[in-house]
Amino acid sequence: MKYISEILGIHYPILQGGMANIANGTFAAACSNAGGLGIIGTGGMDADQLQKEIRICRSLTTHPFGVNIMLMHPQADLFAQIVISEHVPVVTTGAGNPGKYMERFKKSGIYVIPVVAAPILAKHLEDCGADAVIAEGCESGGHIGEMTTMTLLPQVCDAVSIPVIAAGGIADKRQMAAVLALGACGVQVGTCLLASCECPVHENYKAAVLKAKGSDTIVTGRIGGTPVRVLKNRMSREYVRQEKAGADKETLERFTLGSLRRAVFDGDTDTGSLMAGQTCGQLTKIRPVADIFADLCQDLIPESDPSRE
Ligand code: TUI
Repeated sequence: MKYISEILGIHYPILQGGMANIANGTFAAACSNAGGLGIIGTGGMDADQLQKEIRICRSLTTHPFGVNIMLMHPQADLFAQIVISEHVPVVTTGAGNPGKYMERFKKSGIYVIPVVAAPILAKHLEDCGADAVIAEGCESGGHIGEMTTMTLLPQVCDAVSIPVIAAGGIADKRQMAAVLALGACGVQVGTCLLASCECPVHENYKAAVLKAKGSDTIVTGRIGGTPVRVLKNRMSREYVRQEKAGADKETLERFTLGSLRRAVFDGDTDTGSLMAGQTCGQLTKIRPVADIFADLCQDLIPESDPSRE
């Protein structure tokens, strides 16, 4: 089995998750320069911003990078056009089925890696021409599916013959070793990168992630069908309380409107939405991305052992 790093021409088999409102072109470039695959997240952007961030990323790195298209975004169609016209080498998708874009992406020579939360979608997208898939378990932060990484990953590996990248619940080399044992050829990480020096999220958000224990996340929107894992705070507790009490969609939307931006840009840890995965409980300090990547792979990936260079 080949590592995804060999396929993509990068140093470590690590993708940086395209976190909404956080993963801009500068951060993606920093992750690519640190040896992973930096990915610009389109959640919270508009089409003009995406084009700008792609150009910023290109100006800051000569290494490959990618764009994540958030499929629930109203401008997803436009994002798809932009990644093609800007010749972005790698596209990941999330929060939906990217089937309708596959033919155009493939014709443009893009390496396409959809995020899947169920084995059946992985198989379907392999048949549609996906080059690889990211199997993301519900330990992740943000929008999630139902299955854990431990159960999802081997089932996706059995369902497809394209490379499978693991995501959800990976923040150190023990978890890296575990997912490699389950059949993954690489990982995508998000939460552990919130605790990086380069991450452009507000300092209050970083501090909240460091402080959180593994049991300090909660899933909002389960009843409404859009489950999102966030840190527990006044907003998320109240959201879930009202949701259980049968509040309508409009009432619930009022809570979340702009809440991610409030957390990321204003550092509002009380009424902001602090998306984070369950690995928050194992993060203890803010470190450079290069150190986080090196530690994830230490003693595991022969190609990334500096003594062999
Ligand atoms: O997309 C993510 N994580 C995200 S997107 C996001 S932006 C946001 N902002 C406010 C509210 C909600 C979201 C924050 N975090 N991860 C990838 C992912 N994709 N997780 C689960 C899925 C998924 C779910 C269903 C992929 C495919 C799918 O298919 C359904 C179908 O249509 O077949």
